[in-house]
Amino acid sequence: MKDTKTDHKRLLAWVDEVKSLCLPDRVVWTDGSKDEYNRLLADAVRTGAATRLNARKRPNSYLFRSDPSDVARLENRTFIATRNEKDAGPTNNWIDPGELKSTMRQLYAGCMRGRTMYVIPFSMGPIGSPIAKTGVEITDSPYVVVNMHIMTRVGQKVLEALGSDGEFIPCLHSIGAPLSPGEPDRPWPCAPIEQKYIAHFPEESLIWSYGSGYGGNALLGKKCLALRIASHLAHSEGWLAEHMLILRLTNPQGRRFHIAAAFPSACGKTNLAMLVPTIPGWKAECIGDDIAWMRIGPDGRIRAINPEAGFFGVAPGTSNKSNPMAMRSIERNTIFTNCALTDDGDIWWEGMDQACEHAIDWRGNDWTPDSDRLAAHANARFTAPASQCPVICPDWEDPAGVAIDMFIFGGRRSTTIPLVHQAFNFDHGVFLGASAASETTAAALDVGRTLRRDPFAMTPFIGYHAGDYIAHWFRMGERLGAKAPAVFFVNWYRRDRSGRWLWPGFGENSRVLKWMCERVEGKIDAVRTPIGWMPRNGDLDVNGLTIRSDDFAELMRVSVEPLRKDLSDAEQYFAQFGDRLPDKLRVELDAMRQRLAAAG
Ligand code: GTP
Ligand code: SPV
Ligand code: MN
Repeated sequence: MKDTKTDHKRLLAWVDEVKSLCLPDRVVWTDGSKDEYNRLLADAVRTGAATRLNARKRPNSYLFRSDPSDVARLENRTFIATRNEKDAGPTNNWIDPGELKSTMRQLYAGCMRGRTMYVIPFSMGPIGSPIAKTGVEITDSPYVVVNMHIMTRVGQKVLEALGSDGEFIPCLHSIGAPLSPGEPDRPWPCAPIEQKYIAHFPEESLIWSYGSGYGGNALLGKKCLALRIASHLAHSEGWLAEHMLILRLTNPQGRRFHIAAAFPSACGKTNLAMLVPTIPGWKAECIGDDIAWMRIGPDGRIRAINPEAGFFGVAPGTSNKSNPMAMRSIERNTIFTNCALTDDGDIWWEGMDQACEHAIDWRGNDWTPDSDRLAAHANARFTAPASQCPVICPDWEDPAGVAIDMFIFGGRRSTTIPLVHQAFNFDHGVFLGASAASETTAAALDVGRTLRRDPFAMTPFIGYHAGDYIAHWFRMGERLGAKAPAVFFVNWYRRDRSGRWLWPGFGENSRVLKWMCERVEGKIDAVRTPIGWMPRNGDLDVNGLTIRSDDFAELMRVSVEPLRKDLSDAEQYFAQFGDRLPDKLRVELDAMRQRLAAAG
């Protein structure tokens, strides 16, 4: 935290304005150095906000425990404040921008008293690249600063690229917990739920977040900038900002395939992004695990970059068996949040390889396997540099991105949706993406535990009207024409009546990807079903896999009646879009209804 220098007048004026509104004790510009990172974490350990893990077990790594009220994104407290309510659409919470700013200004007034205000210049995408976007996050949370160090490119070099007049997206964040003189701090200060606001002003590319210190609510480069604000920009500028992993798959002949896949939060993106194929001769490399920015390149194909620099991954369920590459990515230099602390000073969570006899749980209490509580919160996370992933693709930071061969959509569906199907064409693929639904997870605090429609896994992240968003996908298809990627739909999450998984998942998902690659190569035919193309008998490589034949049959079954119910659920959902539902989607809905009628 040397004296960071910029002569960017608008930036300096904005920092001054925020300072006089929030009244911090001091202002610090982050320089992005290792020194600064280490110093902030040492401070956090000293104040009791963080625990340093055993350096022999997990070098240079730390554990934070959040306030129990502040453990995930809060969709009910997330707002898209457009001038016209209609432009936010029925899937977003809306407040008039003037009214929201006045409410939030009152909350921001004096909110950083007793604290340090950090100014974090950051870049989403490689610094200086034509596709990168610069943001500046102001925050009073040192936890946010160290996480931004890992998740984005931060500091002086960003200011240099910004120059004296470059464009930047202002991102204001406060935990909303001022300190009076002498008042002791809490380990994880934050504001009560009803004072939390995660606010977006897409028409002026502005982000204001108040009251929460957790993940996507507070690391504003991620969901707020790279998805909500970026999706709005992408809509008007003709590109895509998506909740997608990016993966390079190389077949035994050396042909490369690039895959972008959208699954809802906590539905398997990080796992697929770091896949270790179980089929001989295939190789997978990770490019990104959560966000893809995609543009049509000079060759007419769509190219994707990962705007992030780290992984903010779901911890529970991650093991050497399920995701060995994630386990190796978090061996050192990692920040853990809401995981359990073992007696030997390491972290633990449910689903890890070894059992745990005793730990301190995520709330800081003693825990044993007999406790009827979780040791780690279900949305406990790790923050790790992407460069630490053993299978990170050598081209992951190429500003030109990678040309996408296929899109995959999916969700967590214990019934109804088979293991894999392929869209008849791109428009049908847009329909598959738009009608995706998923059983909800712990990644958002307040959405209930049911099936919800989640178009393109983007419901919580579309910064404008969801009907216009679907129309935008159709338009991208028109521009791509014959160069549009193939589109597939997968479901790793089928269960039988007792709750047992029908499909082994994880590394075995490579078998499904292999079928997709062979389809893209035009090597194999497929079976035409009412929902799309499906594997012919024998085409899905199950060599060496022990799977019961009745389970496999169930995974491949197209059951007309449940599918018809699902379609009518989707139609009801789409009705709320009114005249902003694209005609092309109506055409696809009709065609699907007719195919199901003909089949049953
Ligand atoms: P966000 O970071 O919230 O956007 O989520 P994500 O999509 O990256 O989720 P992640 O890959 O971390 O998956 C979360 C959960 O899904 C973990 O509990 C995994 O164990 C589980 N999961 C991932 N892949 C599979 C699979 O193939 N089969 C099964 N049964 N579970 C899986
Ligand atoms: C998600 O919820 O989709 C995440 C985690 O990737 S968070 O950054 O908290 O939004
Ligand atoms: Mn996500």
